[in-house]
Amino acid sequence: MSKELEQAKKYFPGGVNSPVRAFKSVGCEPIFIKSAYGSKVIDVDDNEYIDYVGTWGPAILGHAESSVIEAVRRTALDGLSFGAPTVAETELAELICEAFPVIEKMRFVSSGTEATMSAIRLARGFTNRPYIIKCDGAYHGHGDSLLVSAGSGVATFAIPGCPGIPDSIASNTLVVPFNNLEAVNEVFETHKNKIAAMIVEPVCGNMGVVNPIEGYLQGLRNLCDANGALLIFDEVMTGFRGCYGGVSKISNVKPDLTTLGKVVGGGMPLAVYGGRSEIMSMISPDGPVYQAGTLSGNPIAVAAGIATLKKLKANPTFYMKLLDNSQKLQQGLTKAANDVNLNVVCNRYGAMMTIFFNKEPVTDYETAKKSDTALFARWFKGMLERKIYLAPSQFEAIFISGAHTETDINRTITAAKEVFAML
Ligand code: KE4
Repeated sequence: MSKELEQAKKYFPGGVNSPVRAFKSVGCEPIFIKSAYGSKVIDVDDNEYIDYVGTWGPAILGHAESSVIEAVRRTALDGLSFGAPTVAETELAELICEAFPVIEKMRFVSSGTEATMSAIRLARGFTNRPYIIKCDGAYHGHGDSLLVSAGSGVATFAIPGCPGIPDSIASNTLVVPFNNLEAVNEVFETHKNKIAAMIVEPVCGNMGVVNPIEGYLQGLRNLCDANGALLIFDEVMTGFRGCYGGVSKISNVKPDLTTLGKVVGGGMPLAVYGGRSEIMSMISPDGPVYQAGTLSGNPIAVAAGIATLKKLKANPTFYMKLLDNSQKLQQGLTKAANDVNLNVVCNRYGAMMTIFFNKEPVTDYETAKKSDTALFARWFKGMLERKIYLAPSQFEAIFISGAHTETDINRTITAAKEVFAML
């Protein structure tokens, strides 16, 4: 065990501050990172890796992008946190409303979990209904109502996802398979007028990347409208990943509420929930639904967010190049696997993708779980040995940034060819 991990385990469960960082599902020790620039991360032993974790999505410009660093540095000189409104928060909100026309009003919070937890409370407060629907295998942060698993059967009451979540809370969440409108309709029928909202990753990233089938998102919109429920798009991961906006822009399906995180904070602790003004007017102090936060709208995080969005917006060819590189990687990895008769499915949305070691199309959590996770773990280790740093789980996404060069992509494909041949 590395001395860093040994020391860390004295203080943190698993030696980490978020479970996935422990590399448990790939059966090897985590590497301790000391710095990151552009498309690279450097570990404490000065090994440099091409990074596809991208701090789980925020680093879409690449790490330590100069304009973001300068904005943070300059802002920090004037103080770190005031606990009072600042003009910069309004500036960031204007940028967000422009990128997400479905967000008329919003509230800043410090994590995606806070954003989804607050959006759920708001939906229940606005509709005065108890139940929410989520998809099996979707992850919306660790709020009690959402850290639940599917029970038995297709459309079911949730069961606690872990100890510490009372049945009384989990049982207010109904779980359905992604990409299955019949199951959603069934749940609405059996819980007439009792469902506050459905929350969905419009493109799933937490069962691996799984795209919605044709008509699915519009179908959810129609079912929510027909049943007086709100539709919540959790775009914490997909926000700014496929375009300068969200899946709601690309699909033209309009959710009532949207949650954002990751990219919108440029790597700093900032997340958002927002949507129709009528609904947001329920939030304290305008309305009775309470939500608060000491560091919400923190000046440093807001400065990073503004600099990130301005940089994304300023370069009209940014997304064209990013999506072109992402497609090159998707096609290169798929071909490299197929050339050695490995069955893989590579699902991609914009600049996030997952290569499933799976014989069949991956369209929901059930099919995703059929992937060969042991083979994935061997691939992960082989790539890490070749200094390619991937997300340490079959059920996570690879994130490509604007800093990844053609050389990075070609080096990654070459490494994959070598490792696939050994699997
Ligand atoms: P945070 O509380 O981690 O900021 O956001 C929770 C969240 C909400 N919604 C979606 C769609 C998300 O993907 C996330 C967080 N994503 C994980 C990666 N799969 C964060 C990594 C981690 O848990 O360490």
